[in-house]
Amino acid sequence: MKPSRFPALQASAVAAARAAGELMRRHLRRTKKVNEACHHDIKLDLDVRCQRVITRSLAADFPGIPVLGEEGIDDRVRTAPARWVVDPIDGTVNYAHGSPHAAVSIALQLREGTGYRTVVGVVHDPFMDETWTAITGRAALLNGRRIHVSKRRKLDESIVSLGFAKSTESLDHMLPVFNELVYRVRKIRLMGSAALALTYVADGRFDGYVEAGIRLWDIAAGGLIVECAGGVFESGETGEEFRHTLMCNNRLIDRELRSATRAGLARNPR
Ligand code: LIP
Repeated sequence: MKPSRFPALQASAVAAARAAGELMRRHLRRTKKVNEACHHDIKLDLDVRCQRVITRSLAADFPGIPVLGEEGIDDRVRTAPARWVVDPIDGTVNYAHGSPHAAVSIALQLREGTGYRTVVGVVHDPFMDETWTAITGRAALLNGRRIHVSKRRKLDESIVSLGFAKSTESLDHMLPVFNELVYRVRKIRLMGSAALALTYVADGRFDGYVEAGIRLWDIAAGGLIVECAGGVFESGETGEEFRHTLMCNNRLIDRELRSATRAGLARNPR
């Protein structure tokens, strides 16, 4: 797929994200049908409906590109030359409880060797009407204006976001990191949306973000946006397919944040 097509692909992803975002806005204060609920997670019927809206919108513009989504995975996504990576509602538990801190996340990935590389990223927050976009090798934008990670150089002046994902295993992994970082940063923030934590690092509201047990669809778009805003985004698949651990920051606190995170992990009693 030629890079000259990336702007049109991004525009299609923005339109799809906005369509799903409008559905989210309309239903924020309405009773939501729960398809599945477990201790640390909720799946809404609206998750499925939003992914359907997104899939149809993208396919109308670019038929033939399969979707790897939280609410359904096209079998072709492991071999196709290109794939969409979609989280229709990132921050579902916030949204299910009526908190307007959730976003639509859409990334386009191209096959490279045995893996995939993100080349287009869109994160749309329908409640703040904020749309972050990035194309690989170009500047990251918020509502069309260039953004950049923060200039804070000290961990004790930084806001670092953490996530505990959805499993006891992730909690066990991340709590020691929380216990270490909480004394060393200005503030910890646990916001419940990986996509927004990443975009907040990209435009300087946060200075770092660490989470284990997160899914590819939560982070693919936001990770590119952070990189295109001058930040560090590192994620690695941890055993289970599409399950990642991530480290992200403004590059200036990278060494300190990694050292503190390692210190926390070293204390992990499990
Ligand atoms: C959420 C992530 C968040 C994580 C939650 C959940 P979802 O994604 O954005 O960072 O801590 O456990 O995975 O499920 O709302 O799309």
